[in-house]
Amino acid sequence: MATIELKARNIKCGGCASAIREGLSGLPGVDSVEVDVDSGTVRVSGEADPAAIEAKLAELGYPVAA
Ligand SMILES: [Cu+2]
Repeated sequence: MATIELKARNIKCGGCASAIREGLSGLPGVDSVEVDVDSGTVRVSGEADPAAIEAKLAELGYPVAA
């Protein structure tokens, strides 16, 4: 199983973390989602498409940091 780790902007609180977990969990191939609010890190386990994860994060208002 692969793990994708990304840094996203605008993650400020537990509510953001829940929204991200919920939003990404619905994507194909996503097994589990971890969000670290302090560092803005999103960790996705499974066989998901990284581009789909980035697109979903942007849609949710948490664009991936360049
Ligand atoms: Cu928040």
